[in-house]
Amino acid sequence: MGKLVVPTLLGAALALIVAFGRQKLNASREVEPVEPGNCQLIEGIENGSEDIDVLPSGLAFISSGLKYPGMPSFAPDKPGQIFLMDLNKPNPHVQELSISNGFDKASFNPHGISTFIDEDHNVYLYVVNHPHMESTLEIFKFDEQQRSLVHLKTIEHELLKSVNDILVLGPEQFYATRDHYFTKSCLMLLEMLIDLRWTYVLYYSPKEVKVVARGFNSPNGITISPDKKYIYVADVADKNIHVMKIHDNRDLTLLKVIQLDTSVDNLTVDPDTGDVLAGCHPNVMKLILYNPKDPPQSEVLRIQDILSEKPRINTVYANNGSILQASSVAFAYKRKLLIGTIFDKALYCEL
Ligand SMILES: [Ca+2]
Ligand SMILES: [Ca+2]
Repeated sequence: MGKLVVPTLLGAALALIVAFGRQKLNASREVEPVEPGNCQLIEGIENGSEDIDVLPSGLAFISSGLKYPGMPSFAPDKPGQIFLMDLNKPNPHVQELSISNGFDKASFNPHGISTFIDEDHNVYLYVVNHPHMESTLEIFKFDEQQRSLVHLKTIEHELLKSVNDILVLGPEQFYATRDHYFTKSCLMLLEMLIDLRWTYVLYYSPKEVKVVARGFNSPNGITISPDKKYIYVADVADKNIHVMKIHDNRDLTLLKVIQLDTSVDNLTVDPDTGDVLAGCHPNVMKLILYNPKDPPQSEVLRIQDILSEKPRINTVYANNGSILQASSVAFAYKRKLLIGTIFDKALYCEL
């Protein structure tokens, strides 16, 4: 009898783990299609548009070509790129920004991005980079006339590991999310499934570097409220958004968690309304077990009145992967919607 009990228990434990993993990864979820008006794929973007940031003038920066452990890449040997798109144009097209000499373009692997405009109206693009699968933070100055990025500085720090996204607050001052503790894809999946929670949000400045928020499974996109008082952080593994108050010393206090049924990637704020837009992965199992015949789906949520007792949540875009796979970000600008993906194309719609 005893010899039978052990395998039975092991089998039951394994079944439990598989069931938990399927639930965590939303393995059964299929989206119903939702499409705003006149959506068009953006010519020139084929290998991802993981993160997008848009200047108040309507110039959009798009990071493309991410290589990330466990995720597909349609061009694994091609260096990453930053594209520019002027959302004021009636039929905008993308243009690749050239990068100044002296920067190692061959290993460029851009991930989360954030723009910053200084008092003299100079525009800076901060880019999370993963050269050789490490994490660095690259600061570029944007030359609008030349349509180029001038590399100014690389920031590295022992706490800036597995960085997913950043939010710039001032010159060389930013928050960064660490999405995993481990860097090997099998261990990354394991730490997510066993709920290790060794990840965090970091505050970086030349004077001080500190962990300002913990308790996440896998923090991902990060953005700020229009009044600069609150931070929103997506936890892609827990399928939620953390709303946190910013203190004068840049510490963060958790105010609430908005639970969703989709894995939230990057977050942006609609400059006209203050609504939060979330690029989401409805079914992470399809992302991990990538199959072009049953591709990962896309979903974009709009969260209105996020600070109120009852935020209103609407789906502004959803697709089964036939048009757009693995949406990771969405930006609304003057009734237009720009949607990016981890490794696929990008879509431009009218709201
Ligand atoms: Ca970002
Ligand atoms: Ca992200």
